[in-house]
Amino acid sequence: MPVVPVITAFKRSPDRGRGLARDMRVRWALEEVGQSYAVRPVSFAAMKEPAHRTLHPFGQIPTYEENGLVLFETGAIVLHIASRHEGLLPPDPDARARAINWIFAALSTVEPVVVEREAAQYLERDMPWYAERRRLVDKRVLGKLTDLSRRLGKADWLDGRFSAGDLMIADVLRRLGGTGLLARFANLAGYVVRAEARPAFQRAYAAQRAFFQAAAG
Ligand code: GTB
Repeated sequence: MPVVPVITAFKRSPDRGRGLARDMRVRWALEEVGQSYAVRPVSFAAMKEPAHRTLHPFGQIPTYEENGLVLFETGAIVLHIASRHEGLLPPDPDARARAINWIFAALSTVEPVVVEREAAQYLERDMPWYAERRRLVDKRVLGKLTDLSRRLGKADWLDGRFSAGDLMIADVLRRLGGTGLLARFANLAGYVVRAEARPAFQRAYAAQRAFFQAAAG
């Protein structure tokens, strides 16, 4: 009997179906490799209950369960999916290592400044120092985008063919949509458009949107 992985996602995502929560990158990776999956919705309250914390020690989504294996960090989940299936990591060992390098760059170098900017927006918006803080966090994000833009240059993807590294970088950059920051870098904006045009992304996006709409009733 085939084992279908089960992931968790927000029961009612605060992104209102825009695919900005981190289950999106897991759905996308599963779609890229053609692996079907099931989604278990979790409420904000249930996320903090002991039952969910046995899966995710920090009480968050997404989690990934497959035949007794439980994972709870999207980097590890996407790397696991990419390692077990063909299509998201190149067969050549060096190219494979470089693709994995980009997964880590997405999570350790680019995502933190994007999240810091969002956190400042949510938590410090009403503070007297917010304008200055906003300038600082924007500068930090723009610094990473400048470096990334320079590296991408005129290429379609960061290192040859589309890989799990591109999936993670593109998913992180998607969170900057609507900020005006990404739009300053034509090649990065095009990179995200190209990533979002992939049939696997489109399927994952439609699935999470339908999921949100069903929950919203
Ligand atoms: N490092 C972990 C990973 O990569 O898996 C981070 C997981 C994480 O931050 N999960 C968030 C969560 O569970 C959801 S994705 N938050 C609830 C909590 O901590 O109590 C972050 C997110 C949430 C909402 C939006 N949005 O509405 O646009 C976007 C991103």
